[in-house]
Amino acid sequence: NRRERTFTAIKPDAVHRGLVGEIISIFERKGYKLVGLKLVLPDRKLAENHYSELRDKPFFPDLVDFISSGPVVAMCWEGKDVVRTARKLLGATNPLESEPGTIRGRYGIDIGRNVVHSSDAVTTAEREIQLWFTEHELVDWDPAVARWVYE
Ligand code: DAT
Ligand code: MG
Repeated sequence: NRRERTFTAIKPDAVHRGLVGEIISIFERKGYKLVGLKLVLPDRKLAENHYSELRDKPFFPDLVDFISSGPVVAMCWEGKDVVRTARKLLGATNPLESEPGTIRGRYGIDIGRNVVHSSDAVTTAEREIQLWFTEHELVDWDPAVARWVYE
């Protein structure tokens, strides 16, 4: 399904470190289509809502502090199998366990500064896209190169 969408976010650590362009490029060059993009300073409520599944974890307060501490680049990417493939491009949650070719494997060390987020399932993606974007912020467009990305 070429219309599958995921929610991917560049976390504050990566924005501070000047990795925004690098990370966007990885998704662009893979062939995925950018349909939503904005710089956000998330408030605690948004961060808590985004990570609500983890509210009982001991690291939850630090996670919310971190995500709401600085700018986040919120993105929506579209393409075949994008939810699962984006997770592969990111690598394992703990950057010390991520394969070296992945974003976290290349750019991260500590789990609490793991550079990027991406939805873990199609249903999660739907929820997260709705949480971070309004409908009119998502742009439907036809890349001229689509026939060179898809057979
Ligand atoms: P992912 O971001 O790979 O989907 P997750 O949903 O389990 O991982 O956790 C969300 C974020 O919470 C993760 O990116 C970093 C932080 N986190 C997860 N486990 C942690 C732990 N054991 N200690 C500190 N932070 C953790
Ligand atoms: Mg997760």
